[in-house]
Amino acid sequence: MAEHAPRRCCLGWDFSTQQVKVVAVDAELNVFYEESVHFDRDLPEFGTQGGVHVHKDGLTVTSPVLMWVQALDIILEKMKASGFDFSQVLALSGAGQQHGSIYWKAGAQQALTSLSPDLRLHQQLQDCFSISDCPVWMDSSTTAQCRQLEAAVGGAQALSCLTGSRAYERFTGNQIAKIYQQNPEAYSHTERISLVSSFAASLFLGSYSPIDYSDGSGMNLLQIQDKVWSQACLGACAPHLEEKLSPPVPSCSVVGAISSYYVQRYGFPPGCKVVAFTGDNPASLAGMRLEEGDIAVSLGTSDTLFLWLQEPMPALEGHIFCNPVDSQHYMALLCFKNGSLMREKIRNESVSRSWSDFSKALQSTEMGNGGNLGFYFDVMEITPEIIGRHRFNTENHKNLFPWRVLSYTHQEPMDLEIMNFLLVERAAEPRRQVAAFPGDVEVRALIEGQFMAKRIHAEGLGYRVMSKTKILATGGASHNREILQVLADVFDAPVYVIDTANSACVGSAYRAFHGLAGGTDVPFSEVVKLAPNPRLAATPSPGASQVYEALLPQYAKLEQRILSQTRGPPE
Ligand code: XUL
Repeated sequence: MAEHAPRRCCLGWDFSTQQVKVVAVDAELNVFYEESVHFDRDLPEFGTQGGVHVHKDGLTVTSPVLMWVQALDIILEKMKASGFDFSQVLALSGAGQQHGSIYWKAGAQQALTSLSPDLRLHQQLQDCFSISDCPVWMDSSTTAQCRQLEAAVGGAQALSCLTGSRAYERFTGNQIAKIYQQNPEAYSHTERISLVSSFAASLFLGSYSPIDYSDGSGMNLLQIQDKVWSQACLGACAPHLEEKLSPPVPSCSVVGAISSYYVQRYGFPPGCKVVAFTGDNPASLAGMRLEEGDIAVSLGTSDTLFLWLQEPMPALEGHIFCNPVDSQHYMALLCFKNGSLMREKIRNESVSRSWSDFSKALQSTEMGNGGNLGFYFDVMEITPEIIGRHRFNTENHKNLFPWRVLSYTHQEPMDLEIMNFLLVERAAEPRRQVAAFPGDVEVRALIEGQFMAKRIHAEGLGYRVMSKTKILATGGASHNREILQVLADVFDAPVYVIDTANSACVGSAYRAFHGLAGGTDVPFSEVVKLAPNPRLAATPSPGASQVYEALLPQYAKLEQRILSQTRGPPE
């Protein structure tokens, strides 16, 4: 039968916080196989919740390294039992939760290179780690090390210019510094430190895999412009660190052929290539096939933005990573904590708990919301660090004329020059803080505010909307057409909807094809051109760019005003 015919493929792996997952993608870029192992459910002996152990201090969060190794044994056995034809795998790559670190004990390389095909991996690697519980991205116990690192390189902005981010507790350099300070013996017995991504690649290689530029950018250690470890950062974190990391490589590098262990035990072809593994966020960027100028907006519990950047401007917020599919370029990651929960709250408070009434409120109000702007941060926001709800209307001009012209998009067209003039006049007016808005105004103020903040902070990192810009929307709120219309209007770019449930895995398989095709010499977009296209969901309304070009600077100014009121004047 056709489905049993041999199908040449690449595998994409994802070692995420809660599970290990794999997909097989054929040469036409169809996903035809999926398997997963869930840590809490399938490996209960490790006693994790959500794949991690949260320690008593509430700040330290770790995962057992042998749980990850055993999960790989189980998933490979499941694939074998299901009849998966390993002999057709041309190449594989993978993703790992970012920032987590693995400490290989002296002698581990020897164990990796001499794996016996008769035994499972976890039986052979159990004595290979100097730290059995690895710090992961949810850990926030390294504030002291963060301050030390920033001080050593001349401050937070200097560190960001060098490595793409100010010091963050979860970033690996700070985690390594803590291990060195608190457990110097284990540190000195460590011959190699891997990220979760390069650790997983090492398991497949049967030898240490280098760290790739993109995931390496999440360590506060890599100079993202020069793509070399920063001596100043290494020195501030721990001694002899450079030799424990070894040089980083471009993300599309073939790091070697699969270990004979997998050839003999599972039937992989001996020439099957291992393409450098990377972080889950970079792998998702590949899975979504983001291109220059594009932006991906994930509208979930918190909202996340991925951007493709050419000329990054590292800042005190957000993260800039080397780009996983084009090593000349960059990507940025921005997190907004007040996402879906805030949208749900305003829905419950303002439009009787119904999403259809929420949509109606957006339909019945106009672009620019009559000058009413709002900031809604019930929990301390990350980008920017503001808490509370702050609403502004246009002083003394409540319900007065100029905003009414915006209804021209639905009625008679108005001369653009006149409209521009009115908008600029209107936008320049001072705004007054008010305590409440009517329900439908509240809904539009929330959604416009959320998207204006995204555009302003993306531009703060060097992002520019281009004529070919696509916005890729994913997550719960991407099912709401009216929300997507506001997104298209605020960014003045078309919005496409994309399912990203598997984007890190699928992106890893695409990256495997990219590495196989020659990596840096071949544009990634060429390799993935057969992949399914996202669905167009909204295009900008006429006049949107004039409205938001006038409003965006106002919103930014008000944000600064709230920040300075809550923080006090700058030193
Ligand atoms: C990114 C981050 C998380 C993890 C999740 O900086 O910490 O998104 O990568 O796996």
